[in-house]
Amino acid sequence: MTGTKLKIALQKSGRLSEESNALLKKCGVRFNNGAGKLKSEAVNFPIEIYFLRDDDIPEYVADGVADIGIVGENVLAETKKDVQTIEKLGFGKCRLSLAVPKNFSYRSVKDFAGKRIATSYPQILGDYFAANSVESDIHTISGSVEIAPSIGLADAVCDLVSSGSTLFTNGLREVEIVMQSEAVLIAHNNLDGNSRKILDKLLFRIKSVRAAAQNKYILLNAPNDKLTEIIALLPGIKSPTVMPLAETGWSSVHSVINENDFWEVVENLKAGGAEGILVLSIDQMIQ
Ligand code: PRT
Ligand code: ZN
Repeated sequence: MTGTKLKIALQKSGRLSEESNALLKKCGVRFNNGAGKLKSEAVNFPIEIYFLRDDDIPEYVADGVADIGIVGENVLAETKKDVQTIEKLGFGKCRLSLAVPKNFSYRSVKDFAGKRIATSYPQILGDYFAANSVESDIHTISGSVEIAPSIGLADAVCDLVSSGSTLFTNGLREVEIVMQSEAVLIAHNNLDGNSRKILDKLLFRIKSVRAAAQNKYILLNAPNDKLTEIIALLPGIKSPTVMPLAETGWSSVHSVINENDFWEVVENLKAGGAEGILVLSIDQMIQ
């Protein structure tokens, strides 16, 4: 394949790498990401992939070394690089939170005044304290932030949390959420026309994959006398498909439902007289 290639930066190994690779693969982009590889070219799409440390991705994209990248919003906010956020990707969800030792009697963010806080996110935390008019001593460390209070290095921490179990096992209690984060697709500010076209093509596929992940395909059988009520329970993209079954007096109904309402809708359908309910995953949903 000749001509322009879009350069995308992905995390080499870490919490975002598996899902970043999987997303591209679901978009039909085939490439080899064997261990230790720093660069790869897709075989069937004009894209070149760089595998990097997540902290370096915003800078590479801002400088135009990579055209686009996938990175956590937390890293993007911390590095303050001038790039465009194109799309939220729905994985790598976490929050950056302030946490205190269990015996710390906490009332409000003002309690952090004059305290020493260990974090790997000094910029975000500094902005947060400034916005709350709190002056504290931010102590930057690059890892194992959660042990800082127990070894006497800090009074509190500001760290990423997902399940909360790391805080819990280190005797810490989450008291304030500083920011919510998830993986996002970012892009260089001045992409040339050809790169933009490739990005649009990829983005169209990403949106289809994301929409599919949020929806389910549902099939069910309904007695014709209950059809109107059952159809009213289906919040599909358009009105559902209804086809007669071989057995007289019955119809087959097909629709798409949002994953969030899924259990409730299924329970209501069953109670409304639907039978043989099948729910299927959708690979792509073209809108
Ligand atoms: O080597 P490289 O620099 O590329 O990777 P890294 O070690 O800096 O980052 P990595 O792979 O740990 O995380 C990459 C991104 O994943 C982060 O920037 C976040 O956007 C996102 N993410 C989502 C998380 C978490 N969830 C998460 N739970 N990043 C880190 N954690 C850590 C957290 O720091 C704490 O130590 O997990 C622990 C807390 O988890 P729970 O479940 O116990 O609350
Ligand atoms: Zn990192």
